[in-house]
This record gives sequence, C-alpha cells and structure tokens, in this order.
Amino acid sequence: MIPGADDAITRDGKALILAYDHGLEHGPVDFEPVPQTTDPSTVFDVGTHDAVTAIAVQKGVAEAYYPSYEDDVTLLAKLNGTSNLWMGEPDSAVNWSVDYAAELGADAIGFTFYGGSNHEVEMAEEFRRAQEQAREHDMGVVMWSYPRGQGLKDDTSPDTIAYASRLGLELGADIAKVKYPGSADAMNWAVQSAGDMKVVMSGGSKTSDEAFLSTVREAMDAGASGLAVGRNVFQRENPEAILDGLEAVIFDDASVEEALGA
Ligand code: FBP
Repeated sequence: MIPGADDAITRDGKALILAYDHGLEHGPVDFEPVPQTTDPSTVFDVGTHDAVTAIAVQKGVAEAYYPSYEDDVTLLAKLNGTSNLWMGEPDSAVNWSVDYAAELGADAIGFTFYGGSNHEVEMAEEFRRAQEQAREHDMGVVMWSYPRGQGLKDDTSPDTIAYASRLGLELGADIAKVKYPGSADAMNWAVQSAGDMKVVMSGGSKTSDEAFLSTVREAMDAGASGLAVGRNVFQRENPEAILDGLEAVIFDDASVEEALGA
C-alpha cells in the first residue's frame, strides 16, 4: 500500500466502485432483471452519478465504451476474470496488461485473488507483476480478495474475511474488497487486520433498499472505506435512487432512515 495511490478512485478517502464485470464472471443472466443493462452504455451512464468514484470493467468493455465516457467516469481496469463456465479450482485469467490499461486511460487496476485455491501461488505471482507495473504508472491497486477453494469450508467466516483483508495489505494492494462477513464486529476485525490499508465491502446479490443500506451502514460504522457494488445497483429499475442513498451513507455519514429519504 502506498498512501495516496488510490486518490483517483476515492473521494474523501472513501470509495464507491461500480463493478460491471458480471458479463464475464456470471454471464448475461445478471442482466435479465433490467435487460437494458446488457448494453454497457446503460451502466456507464449510471457510473456518471456523483457518488461513483470509479467503474470497474474488463478490457473489451473498456476498449469499446470508455472512450465515450472518459470525461465523466474514472476507469478501474479489472485485469483478471474467469467465466462461470470454468469448472476447475478457483483461478482467474489475466486478460490485459497494466501497460495497456494505462494506455486506455485507467487510473487503477482491480485484481481477483483467490487465497486458498490450489492456484494461489501462481495468482500471487501474477498479482506481484501487476502490482509492480501499476506502481510504475502511479495507478491504484484494488484486490478483490476472495478466499475460496476446495480446502475452504466457509468463505465468509469472520476469520476468513479478516485473512482476506490482511492478504491485501501483505501483498501490496491499496484497497481490499471483501465479502461482508455477517456482522459489524466481524467487519471491524477485517478492517483492523488490514492496518492502514482500506477495506471496502462487496455488494453481493440484490436485496431490498433498506436491507442493503443497513448492511452498508454497519460496514461503514465498522470502519470500512466504502463499497464496490454491481448487482445491488444495476439490477434496480432506478439505480440513481440507490446511489443517492449510498452517497448519503458513505460520504455524508447519513443514517439508513435519512438515506432512504435521500
Ligand atoms: P456484486 O456487487 O454484484 O456482488 O459484484 C461484485 C463482484 O466482485 C463483481 O465484481 C464480480 O463480477 C462478482 O462480484 C463476482 O462474484 P462471485 O465470484 O462471488 O460470483
């Protein structure tokens, strides 16, 4: 972690990253609730909301759509990713180089790291290369830190998520994105485990406005530095409304009740 390396993708030290790599990770099934989101332009439009500090996409989407939005959104290049069609032990192909991401205009890279996978060693080496290249370009580094693999029984237990955030600090991320471990205490343990490195919560599958904002409020109270979210924003008919609420909770320290009225 280098203090300030994430400045381009944070506001007041906090992040609201709009993740839109689901077409690769899950397939078009994630776009079915709001079919217009199959078109990346629709989600880039959502990403122009003031609350969004960066939009995380894969190479092909960045190449084709980011040039039309470069004045309005901050690009986070999600470097690796694997389809749901892959049936092996958790692994993630590196799909573009950091140099190419920088050339396209990215201010940060995102990298999935599956600690505990039988592929952990190679993934750590790939992360090392990407992290050091990102430093050469003054780009921030966000680790999608998702421990999983055949040896791991519970990938969201408090100890596992604390380990996930610690892996981000140990391996040189500026921000670790972790699954919510189920309670404020457990989230606080994950934040403490990361030292000065920022920890953000992963969005997860879509829930109600109140349930989602409550979880985000809990995570923020536990010391999280924001959120990286996909489905809980773009699977809503009115994504701007939930972004208004998230902006209130994350940046203005609003209560859930205040945010629901935002
Ligand atoms: P969501 O907010 O929709 O959960 O997105 C976060 C994210 O990390 C995406 O960037 C990624 O596509 C997806 O979750 C991967 O989820 P999983 O590996 O758990 O299926």
